[in-house]
Amino acid sequence: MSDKTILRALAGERQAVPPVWMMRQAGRYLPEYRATRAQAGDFLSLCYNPELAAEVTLQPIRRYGFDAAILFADILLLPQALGADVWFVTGEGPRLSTITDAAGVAALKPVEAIHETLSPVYETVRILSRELPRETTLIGFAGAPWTVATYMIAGRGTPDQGPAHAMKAADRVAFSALIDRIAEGTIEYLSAQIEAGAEVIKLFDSWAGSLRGQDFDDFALAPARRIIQALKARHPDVPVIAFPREARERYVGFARAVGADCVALDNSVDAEWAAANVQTDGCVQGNLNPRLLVEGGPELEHETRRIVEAFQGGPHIFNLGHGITPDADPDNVHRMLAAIRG
Ligand code: 1CP
Repeated sequence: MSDKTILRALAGERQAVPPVWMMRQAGRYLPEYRATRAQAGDFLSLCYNPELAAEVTLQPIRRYGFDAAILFADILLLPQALGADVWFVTGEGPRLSTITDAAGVAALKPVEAIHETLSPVYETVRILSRELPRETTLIGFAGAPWTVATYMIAGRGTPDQGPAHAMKAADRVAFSALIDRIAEGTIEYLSAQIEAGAEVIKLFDSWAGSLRGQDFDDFALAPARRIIQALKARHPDVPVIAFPREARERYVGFARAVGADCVALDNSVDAEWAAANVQTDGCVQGNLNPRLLVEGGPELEHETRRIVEAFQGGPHIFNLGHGITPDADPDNVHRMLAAIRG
């Protein structure tokens, strides 16, 4: 059995003090992140600079001693590697060239071509596997196909994923071809991260909540299962965390259905309910509301303890229900950790 707490939780071990890390733990709420980001120039230059990307990955580990580090990169690097134009508008978010039909899907680069663009990311992983403290687990990641497709179709983040739903309705064959192409690219991208030293993989399906019924089965569940099966065939010992954000009742049985070792819960999920209905299947990760790291106060401690207690009966990795926001107070993270670790 590994001496790394995150790997023990992912293997199904219940721990008196749950291991902890935070989504978006390297980010704008940290002054040291803002300084390195300014040095790199724009956000994508930071992602493709292995030394600086490794540096920002390490910053929250130095400051807080989290049990895991997550590779600093973005889910939109894969679309870029597949041939989409991607850029970030400061203060607004990502922009991409759009795909609206079968011709757009056909024009994407072949999956084998992705490594040319993504090789700096693998170098970041190699640096991190050398430099991380030996007790810290390194997490690699990618976006799940549906979430990545929503950005490739709309060309930006969308509140309701309207353009992606419209393409799915207009041409389900072309839409499915896009999902398949992203899934194939994701398998190669994540395998390369593992070969470079990633010890755990997380698959972010941030917009899974807008898929219902058969669409959820076809475009959230099936692609996740395909990716995880392919990864497990090549790297059977690397655990996978699936995050079908806002999946509501579809969290039940999700990990088993896709072959994941853990399911991450967003903060709309009641911890007591999840302990009774989801954690019965294995490890869960989550799910403090990131707003509490802005507000602080007694509610932060109270909620942190409530979540730890709710999941005390089984394997649990403490995390937020979504990414920490730029307006969070870095000292509140210390308060959260004190409430978890005592
Ligand atoms: O200004 C800045 O410095 C950029 C802000 C930022 C950061 C810090 C973006 C832009 N991406 C990231 C890093 C990032 N993104 C990580 C690194 C590791 C860590 O967690 O510390 C990870 C895992 C992601 C994943 C990601 N990117 C997701 C999935 C998770 C989630 O938040 O739901 C999504 C949807 C994205 C797209 C994206 N990248 C950046 C933004 C602002 C967005 C959201 C865009 C939108 O929907 O409008």
